[in-house]
Amino acid sequence: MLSQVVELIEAKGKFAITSHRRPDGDSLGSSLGLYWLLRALDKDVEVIMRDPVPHAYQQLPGAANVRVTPAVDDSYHAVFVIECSDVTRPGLDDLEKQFVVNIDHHATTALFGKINWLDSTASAVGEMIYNLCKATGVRVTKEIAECVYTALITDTGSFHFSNTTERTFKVASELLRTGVKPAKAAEAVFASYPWSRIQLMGAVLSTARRDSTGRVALLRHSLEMQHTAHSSDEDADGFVNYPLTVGEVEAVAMLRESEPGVYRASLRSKGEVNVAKVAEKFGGGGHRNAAGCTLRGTWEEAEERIIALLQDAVERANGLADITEDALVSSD
Ligand SMILES: [Mn+2]
Repeated sequence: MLSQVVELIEAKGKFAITSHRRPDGDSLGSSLGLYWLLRALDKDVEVIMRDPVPHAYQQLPGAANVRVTPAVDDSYHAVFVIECSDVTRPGLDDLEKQFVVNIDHHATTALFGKINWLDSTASAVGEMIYNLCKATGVRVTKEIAECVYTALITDTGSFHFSNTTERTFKVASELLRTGVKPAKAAEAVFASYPWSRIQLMGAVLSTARRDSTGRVALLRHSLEMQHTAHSSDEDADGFVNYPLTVGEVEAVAMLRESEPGVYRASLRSKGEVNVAKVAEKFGGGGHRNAAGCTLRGTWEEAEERIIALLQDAVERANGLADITEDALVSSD
């Protein structure tokens, strides 16, 4: 919990921070926000990642200091692991031998740390890093603010998703007071893509299809598309959200082939449709409206399995919605 994290930071001096492979806006924004927080306290700290910083986040303060490594190759008093469902997600050898501090806002995270600070009410881990500033008495500098703001806009889809709360806006408002420019931050993240992303988008969106109800949609992202577009993994980030812009679509899966017969599934949904429960059936996890898991088999097998479960999740949610409405009517 938070008080243990504060005590640890006060008592110790040498730290590392890491996050999951293919880091995103929250993992990098939060890792670098924590990096600046610890620097403000004169701690010895570095950010270590298995994968390099994607182009969209290279403007974040401190991004150039992120050290890419396949293993934890130094000794630290503690390693902070940011938004990971388990200790293998950072892809760093020997991480489990360290004093691990697990910091996450996902409801399905395993308690793999010596200290586990989990807050599923936070819209992003960035919001938790902001709270940690308050708890440690560290002034929110412009560096911290820019990192945390990027975490917020990426994890909330620019304050569109259901994880956006009054507190998210309060934190964002505080960050703006320190000098964050929303248009500049948004442009850096959402308007800095390479041309290969457009080509890959064309290929992936051309595979879009819906089930017979029109409520469940599916996208394919094959290795071949990636090769043809000369694109990187990260170029497909966010594609899964496009089918949800269609009114009646309530759940989407995008299957990204990571090697022949193995697919990383990104799941998204609207409202009460719970895709975290679907992801858990395949050993994955996430939030109600955004989750991920890994599937195996032929494309057809993997797609059939995920569509069936998404249809089930949509039906359950609509059943629940009916019950809630009935209950409201009868209580009148
Ligand atoms: Mn997050």
